[in-house]
Order: sequence, then structure tokens, then C-alpha cells
Amino acid sequence: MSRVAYLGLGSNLGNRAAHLQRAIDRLAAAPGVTVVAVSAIYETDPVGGPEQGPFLNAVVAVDTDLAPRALLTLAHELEADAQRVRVEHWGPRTLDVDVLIVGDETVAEPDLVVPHPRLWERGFVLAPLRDVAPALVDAPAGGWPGVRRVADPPTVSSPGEPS
Ligand code: GSY
Repeated sequence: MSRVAYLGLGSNLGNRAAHLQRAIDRLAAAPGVTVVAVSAIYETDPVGGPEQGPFLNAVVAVDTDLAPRALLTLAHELEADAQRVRVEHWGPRTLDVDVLIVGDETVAEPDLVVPHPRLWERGFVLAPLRDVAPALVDAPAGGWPGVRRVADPPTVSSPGEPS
């Protein structure tokens, strides 16, 4: 049975906007996944890790019957497609895809925790999540520090349309 899942996208290496757009297009083309909403694009100060450049972040809402584990596999495929190389833990990356929420399902496994355990403390997730799921997130007065809306939601290509 399908339900809505939320995936967080982040990039701070190379053509950041292009990495997010390609990930969204590939999500839209993935079997078993329908993109139902995409947030605006936010430029965000890096949280954690070494000194590194700012991220672009977005959240995508998908209607899917894929299990959380299958969504994680898809997330890793999107990261590999962006030629992400894991050089430095929490360091700069072409693309990061996090499984944030999958309906009301919970998972607690070593490599997969759903809902994402740091979701509610990260402005770079909460600001875009609020765009696509306003009932889930209250906005603090003045917004989230270090989080700037920089672009309207990217367009989503129809399945089968060349990207
Ligand atoms: O967990 C996502 C990767 N990531 C990010 C991110 O996407 N945005 C910001 N602003 N900081 C981050 N630190 C990590 S790790």
C-alpha cells in the first residue's frame, strides 16, 4: 500500500543545483515512485564535519509503495549516479540523499533509522520539509538561522521524458 515518504537532498560540491535537479528527475523516473511535491531550494550553512562550503538543500515528497530499505537503496543509487565519493566523513559531497520519513513507519537498524534521527534539529531539513508538509513543521519566528531560500521549486520532468 502506498504512502507518502519524504527524502532530503543536499549538495555542496560541483554544480549543486544540477545535482539536485538530476536527483529529482531520476526519482520521478524510478519505478514505484511518484513525485508529489518538491520544496524550494535553500542555501544552508554546513552543519557538522570539516570546514566546507554551503549546501543547497531541498526535500522531495514521493508517493511510493517501496519499503524504507528499498528507498535507502534508491538513495544510494542516486548518490552513486552523482559520482559521489566518500572521501571524508561528513565532508563535502556532490549529493546526499536522506530517507527522512516513510508514512508512519519506523525502522531502527544500524544503517537505517526512520524517521531520520536528526530530522527535527536540522534547519536545513525543516525549512524545505515545511514547504511540502506544512502540518508537520512549525516555523520559528524569524526562520531558521543559516538557512536562506534561494530558488523556487525545481520542475519535475514527466516519467519517460528525456532529462
Ligand atoms: O545530512 C545531509 C548532509 N549534510 C548537510 C546538508 O545537507 N546541509 C547542511 N547545511 N549541512 C549538512 N551537514 C551534512 S552531514
